[in-house]
Amino acid sequence: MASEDQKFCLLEVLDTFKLCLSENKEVYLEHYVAGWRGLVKFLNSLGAVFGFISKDAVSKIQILVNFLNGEHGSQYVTIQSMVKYELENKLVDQKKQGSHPESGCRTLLRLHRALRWLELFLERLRTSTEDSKTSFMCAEAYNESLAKYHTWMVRTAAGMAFHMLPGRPAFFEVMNVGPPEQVVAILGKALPLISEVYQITEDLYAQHNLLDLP
Ligand code: 1Q0
Repeated sequence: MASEDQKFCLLEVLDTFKLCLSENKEVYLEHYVAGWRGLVKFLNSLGAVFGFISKDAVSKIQILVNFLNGEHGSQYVTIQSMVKYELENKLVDQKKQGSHPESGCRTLLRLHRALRWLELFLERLRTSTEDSKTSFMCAEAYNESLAKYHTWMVRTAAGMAFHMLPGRPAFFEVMNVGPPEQVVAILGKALPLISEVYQITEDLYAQHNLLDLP
């Protein structure tokens, strides 16, 4: 059995997304990354077939953590300050990959696109019925969001992994917050927060023309 600190809890993820937003609606990178860490914990508890997904997420989380803990960490406190700093200092490859293949901006964009998948998937879970198929809901959410950014290989591997998802009851169990009604209630609280973080980031990236970073 997973030890306590390894065990996923939906409430914790909810809390980190709550902490993401500053009073003036900036997004704290530290908490954004912590939110993803919590989600990766969940993914890991679903089994090894999801390893290729969590590996990619972890490596992106690590790139951002390195910026946060690095020499210019104070520029990476919020997504807004990161965008400003990296653009002003020409640290972002804008058209094609060059000398900054792992900028904070392009790395975060990958997680940001995945956050849209999460939003769509959780909304489906929230409104699902007992006999709904998690694999189907997950695939639908993926096809509407992340799929268009992925190669054929990744789409195929993802499609195969989705088939290995546990059914709705087991899935809700891993969320670790009590009976299904409770899960649904918490999802109802978590979703507006996730949507808000997504939308603020989306607007910021659109404003700076960063939505297609290579
Ligand atoms: C529950 C099932 C999880 C399904 C996750 C769906 C996303 C599938 C993505 C598969 C792609 C992974 C392989 C690598 C892709 C990269 O090419 C791509 C682009 O990066 P780059 O550097 O090549 O340009 N990377 C990405 O698109 C980033 C993908 C990050 C996905 C992170 C998913 C973390 C999942 C968490 C599980 C959430 C469970 C939800 C329920 C929790 C309730 C709060």
